[in-house]
Amino acid sequence: VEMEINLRKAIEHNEFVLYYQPQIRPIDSRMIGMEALVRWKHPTKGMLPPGMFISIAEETGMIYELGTWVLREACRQMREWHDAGGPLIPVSVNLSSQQFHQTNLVAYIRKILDETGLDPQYLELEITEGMMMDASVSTVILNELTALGIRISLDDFGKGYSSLSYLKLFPIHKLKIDRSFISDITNNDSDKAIVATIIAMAKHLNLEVIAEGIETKDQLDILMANECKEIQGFYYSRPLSAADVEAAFFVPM
Ligand code: G
Ligand code: G
Ligand code: MN
Ligand code: NA
Repeated sequence: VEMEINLRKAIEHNEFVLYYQPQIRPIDSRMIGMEALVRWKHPTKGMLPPGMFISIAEETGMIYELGTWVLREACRQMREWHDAGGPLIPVSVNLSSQQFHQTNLVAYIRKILDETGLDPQYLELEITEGMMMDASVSTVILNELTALGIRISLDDFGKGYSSLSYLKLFPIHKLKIDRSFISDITNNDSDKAIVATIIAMAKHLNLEVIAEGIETKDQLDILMANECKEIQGFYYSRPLSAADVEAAFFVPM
């Protein structure tokens, strides 16, 4: 309850910031996208990770307000970077299940894109398999979202109650291979086979694929040997503040 009250105050006082984790094309180490990850800049406890507050925000309904702020801030920041001559790459934003099923989701995303002036092709929404259990509902939502021109990626792919039929039913652009398959990939032949199979399947289905949670060169080598074209993980970069992204990844002008 105390956490709930503090979280409500944090929303009122605008205590959230976005960090950005670079997504890298390993053949030339270029940044090809970024995932926006919310942090709570707590006045006394420092920078709190989403694991400490997202589920409370979801349980209390505060996720709508927080999620809208995250979307607007990610789009605003991306537009600002584009205007400043930064790389023309998309930002991906995580959606909670409640947001995905919010009746006015499409309308407010359109509004945010209008207000920030971000070209829709540079916004990617990350959803998880669990959100699509009701296929008839998800089809309508996803079709409306993609009609806006934004991209959809399937986060934590392989971890949940995956049904491969989702991949042919829904308009999805990218699979994000869950990091649980990566952590032990250098030792575990099953993980290696699963990852290789996901990459091959994505290729046949004309889907982009990104591997998450790459921490070591050995892991990267396996992904590259299997022709994974996009990598997100601590090996390249942890999630960074906006200022640190600029310092580390933008060519000085
Ligand atoms: O950054 P970190 O590894 O602590 O993130 C932990 C989890 O929090 C991840 O699963 C991520 O998807 C989730 N998360 C981060 N930012 C957001 C956000 O803006 N909205 C939602 N719904 N989840 C987020
Ligand atoms: O569930 P989701 O994919 O949204 O989670 C993203 C989270 O994964 C981020 O909070 C980020 O900090 C974390 N993450 C990204 N790369 C790595 C990595 O290489 N190792 C570990 N342990 N976590 C990572
Ligand atoms: Mn994610
Ligand atoms: Na993930």
